[in-house]
Amino acid sequence: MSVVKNHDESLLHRHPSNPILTSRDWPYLINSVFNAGATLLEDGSTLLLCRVEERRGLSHLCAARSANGVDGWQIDPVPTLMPNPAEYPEELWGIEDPRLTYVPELQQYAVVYTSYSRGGPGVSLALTKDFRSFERYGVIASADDKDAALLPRRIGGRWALIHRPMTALGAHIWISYSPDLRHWGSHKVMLEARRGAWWDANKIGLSSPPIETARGWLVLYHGVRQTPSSALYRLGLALFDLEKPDECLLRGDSWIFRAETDYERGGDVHDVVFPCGYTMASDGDTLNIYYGAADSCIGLAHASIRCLLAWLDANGSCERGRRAQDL
Ligand code: BMA
Repeated sequence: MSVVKNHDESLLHRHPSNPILTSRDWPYLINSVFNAGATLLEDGSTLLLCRVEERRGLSHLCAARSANGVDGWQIDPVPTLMPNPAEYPEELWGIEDPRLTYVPELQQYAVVYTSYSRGGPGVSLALTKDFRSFERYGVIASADDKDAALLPRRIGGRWALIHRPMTALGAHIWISYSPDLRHWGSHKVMLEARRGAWWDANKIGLSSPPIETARGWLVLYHGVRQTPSSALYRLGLALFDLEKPDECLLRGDSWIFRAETDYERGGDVHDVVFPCGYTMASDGDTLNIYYGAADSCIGLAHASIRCLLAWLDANGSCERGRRAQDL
C-alpha cells in the first residue's frame, strides 16, 4: 500500500481570482455556469465552452473567450450551442458537460457533450472550426453514457473515444474505436471503479480530455463517494500507454483534489469539483485546469505535468500487476 507522506502536498493550486466565472458575469439571465470544456485558440487566447443552466433547469453551451485565460472574459451575448430537439430528440432536456479536442487531421475542434432526454444521458459529437457554427454528428454513444472525450489523433488507424457507460458491470471508464467518428465498436474497459470503502468506489468518469505526455496519456478522472449526506466528487490520476490507451500503466491510490473552498463546498450541488477541460501553458508543463465548482461556478487550478507524473511514480501502482480482488 502506498501512503502519502507529506500532509501539505498539493498538486493542483487554485487561482487566487477563483471563482473565475459565475452567473453574475453572464450577459443574460441564467441559473448557473459550470463544467466548461477548454482550448487554446490560434491567437493564443483561451476559449471556454461553458455549460450554462437556464432558470428552466435545462442546459446549453456558451463560449467565453479571454486573452489570459483568467479574466477579461468576452462572453457570447446569446447561447452558442442550443439543444435542438426538433432535429436531435436526444437533446430534449438539454446539452451538458462538453469536452473539447483539437484534431489536427480534421483541422477542427471536436465537441463531445452529454445530450439529455427521456432515455437518460447519452454522448453526442459536433465538429467546429470557430465555435460559431457547428456540424452535428448526433448521438455517438447511446444512453446511459456520459463523461466522454475524443483523443486528438487516430490510434492504429482508428479514432478513439473515452466514455462512461452505465452497464450491469457498474460505472467504469471505457474506450471505443471508430473508422469514421460515426460507427463505434471494439469497446473495452479502460479503468474500473474500485469497490467498498475506496474514494473512487462504484462510480468513476473521465474529467478533462487525456493529456498526451512523453510517458503516456495522463488521465484526470473523478470518483464519486456516496455518503449518507451527499455524493463527494473528487479527482484521481492515472497513466495509460500512448499507443494502447486501454492499457493502464499507473493509477494513484489516493484522490489528489477535492472540494475545500466555500464555492466548491456550497452551491446547487455541494462538494463537487468537476473539470471538463484544460489548456497547456507555453512552458509545455503547466496545466490550467478549468473545473465546475458545486455545479454553480467555474474555478481554475494550475498543475505541473512533471509533478503529476512524479506523484504517480511515488504513489501509484501498476494496474496490470494488481489482482482484481484488490480493487
Ligand atoms: C455528474 C454530472 C455533472 C455534475 C455532477 C455533480 O453526474 O451530471 O454534470 O456536475 O454529476 O452534480
